[in-house]
Amino acid sequence: MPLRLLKYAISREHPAPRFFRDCVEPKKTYDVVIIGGGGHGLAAAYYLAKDYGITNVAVLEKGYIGGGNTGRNTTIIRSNYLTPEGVKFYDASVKIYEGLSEELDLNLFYSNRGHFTLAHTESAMRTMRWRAEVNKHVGVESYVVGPDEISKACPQLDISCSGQAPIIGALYHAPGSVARHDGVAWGYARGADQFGVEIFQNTEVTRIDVKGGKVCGVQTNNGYISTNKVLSAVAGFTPRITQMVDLQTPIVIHPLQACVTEPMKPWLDTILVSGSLHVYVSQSSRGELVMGSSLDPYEMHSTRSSLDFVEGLTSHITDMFPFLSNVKVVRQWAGMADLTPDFAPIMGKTPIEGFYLDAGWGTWGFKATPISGKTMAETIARDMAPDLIKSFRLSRFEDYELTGEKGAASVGH
Ligand code: FAD
Ligand code: PYC
Repeated sequence: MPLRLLKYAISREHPAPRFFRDCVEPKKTYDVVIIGGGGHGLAAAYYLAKDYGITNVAVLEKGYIGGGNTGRNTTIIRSNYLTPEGVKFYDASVKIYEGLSEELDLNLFYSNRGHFTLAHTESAMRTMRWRAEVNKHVGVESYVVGPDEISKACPQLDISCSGQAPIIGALYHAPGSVARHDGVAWGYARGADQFGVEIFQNTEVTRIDVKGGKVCGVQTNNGYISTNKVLSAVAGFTPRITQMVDLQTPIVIHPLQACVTEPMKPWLDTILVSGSLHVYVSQSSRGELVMGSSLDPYEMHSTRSSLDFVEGLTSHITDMFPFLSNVKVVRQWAGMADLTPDFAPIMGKTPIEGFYLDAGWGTWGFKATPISGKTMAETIARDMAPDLIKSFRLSRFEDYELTGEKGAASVGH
């Protein structure tokens, strides 16, 4: 590092401008308290202020913003889901993403790549046809392609997968994209801050007070805050928060791991997913291959990495791309996925007045960040969930009206 730059970096005279205010001590009361400074919590704060003029809002983050699953995900954005409700919801998110860099005045490196879900068996092809039809019906550009079209888009791919599981076709989804995950959190944080929302890092909610079935305040390690509206947007920590208000959900937590390779010259233009080989891959703007696999098969509240994961993943990736055998994996990590039985999120009001839930994002919530923020803001402001998220209500589990999205899996689930 040049000495001049180092001197500038440590100089107190020219501190780098902060991205958002350094809020230290929360006020005694807020109109809305948001637990969780991931993309979802920050987006909800931003839209509460922007769309509804509700700015007396505190976002409480126990670590640093974007340090949860938001900063750990593999940034795939798509809307090629299986249910019409799901496709409409994620499509609305993709549409916001397309203009989000401009809206937040921050380059989110949104990059449209096209997304192939590879099929290696006839039964997988059947699901691809099904998804293509539902997507088209809702106006989303997805269609089934054969091996020739896949090879044209990605000539480096060994269509026979080293003879292990020949590819017979794919679901192609034109809007499939990637973006900078931490940029999304930072952009929403700065936008919310500019409207007057206060963001507190290193501030953990340790208790939620409910009186007569209504929320009345939260205890934090940074003081007590009274409020009548609390949004929980804590992904892998959801069971810990819902326990504080004695609310039961069917959410279970499984680790989801990912890794990146050393950077390479750009060669992979598209996003590729193989459900049968349990791997997916895209190339980041820095040239790294960003790769992941299925959920760890056991419930656990931990972000450790495992050899099992990287061994399985690299063996399948090299079946698809034998020439990668000498490429090094340079980083490996995990996040905690909050999974629902039907692989759709849980969004909206709860039986506790003033306690709102944005959870069950499992392996699929990064793409939903803008629309979840927007619809949760509407739910809180109007105390009524908009139609777009009605199929994600918590009570669907009691009503036996599930929104089955398992067939829209990436490989994550
Ligand atoms: P988070 O970003 O986890 O934020 C929640 C925050 O709450 C955390 O920062 C946490 O510190 C804070 N918190 C928890 N408890 C408290 C408390 N008591 N008080 C205060 N703060 C608290 N999705 C996609 O769409 N595409 C992908 O390609 C994709 N890939 C993934 C790959 C991996 C490896 C993982 C783990 C996930 C992936 N996901 C993907 C899923 C996606 O990352 C998540 O669904 C999404 O980021 C959830 O965002 P969030 O804001 O709800 O949660
Ligand atoms: O939802 O597309 C997705 C995804 C990819 C990896 C994890 N989730």
